[in-house]
Amino acid sequence: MASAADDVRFMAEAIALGHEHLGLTSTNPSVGCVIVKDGVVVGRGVTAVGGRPHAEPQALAQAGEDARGATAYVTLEPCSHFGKTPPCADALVAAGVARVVVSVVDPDVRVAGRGLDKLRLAGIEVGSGVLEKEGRRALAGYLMRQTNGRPYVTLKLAVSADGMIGRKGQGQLPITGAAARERVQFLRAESDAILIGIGTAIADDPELTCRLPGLEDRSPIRIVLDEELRLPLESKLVRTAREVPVIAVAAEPPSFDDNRDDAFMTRRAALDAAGVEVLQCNLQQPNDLLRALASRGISSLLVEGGARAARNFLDAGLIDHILLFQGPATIGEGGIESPVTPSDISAGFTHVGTSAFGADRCDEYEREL
Ligand code: AOF
Ligand code: ZN
Repeated sequence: MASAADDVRFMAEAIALGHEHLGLTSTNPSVGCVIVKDGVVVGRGVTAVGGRPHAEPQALAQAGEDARGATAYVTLEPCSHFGKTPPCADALVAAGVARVVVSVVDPDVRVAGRGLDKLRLAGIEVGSGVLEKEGRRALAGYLMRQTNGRPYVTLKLAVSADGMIGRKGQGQLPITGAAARERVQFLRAESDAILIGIGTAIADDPELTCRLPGLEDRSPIRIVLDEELRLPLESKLVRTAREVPVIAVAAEPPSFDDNRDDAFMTRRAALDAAGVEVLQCNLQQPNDLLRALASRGISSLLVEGGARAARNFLDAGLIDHILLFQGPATIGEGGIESPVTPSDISAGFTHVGTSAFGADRCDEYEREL
């Protein structure tokens, strides 16, 4: 009989497994599954890249006959519907597992408790809510898209010791060191999409890809808030648009008979020809954009600046998670102040931890639910 401590330990392993494919399974969540027999892990599975097969059949295949009488730990309730693959609940029953422990119940209307019911009806012992907080965090993008129709939004900011994000008129300033920048590249790898404002795109000419060795193929879709389509054709973003998708979000025309000037239409055609997708949206309503992104399957969005983009999302109450990196140097005169103030954070965010990256620190905040 597994103790509560065993349940926590094996669920933590399932959550860690799920992390391996974060950002690669959209619109499906990246679920982890661990099968344990007599205290020993006999099968491991994670939702495959692209979303299928699901985690459970892969873990069961690895466990083989050992699955009989075993316990399956799954980060999300096993599915009960015939979707693109047969129900995982049926596969667990057929394999003869004795017990299934889940972290989070699936909000997908096709499942929503029916997976657990199926298991119970087949005489399997069922437990749920184990490491639920951590499980919800790991599935945050999927859960947000399912329940609110928008992606889970993380804001990443790097500020100097005196709270500045850069200096006016200068491009990127080295605020944080190599270790913090590596952490940001991981964040990119785990996100479905990354967003910046046109000011940052022009000033910094960033590539916004993940360049960590071995993870180069995990770059997120790159999105630029670009009201007037000013994104330069020679920018790194445009030049790499055929390798990693770029979406330029322009303002919606005010009415159907709006005559956008010829220059706008020419820029639009040129971006189009360079492989950049142009999306027109009401930029006064950031939630409209988020909904449009969710309908394209984007479940997690990383906002990387600048100050205006960050402020728009914060003011609209659309930031769920903040990673605030702080470097030891001072910018002083001419500095651009951080768009996130202590009062933003005290109004609705909880501090969930501090980590060190070389000489830099990173404070992590989550929106209170
Ligand atoms: C599981 N295990 O590993 C995942 C699940 O389009 P389909 O047929 O793949 O179904 C997508 C739904 O399957 C998704 O909304 C969620 O309910 C569930 N995802 N379920 O049992 C998994 N990724
Ligand atoms: Zn399934």
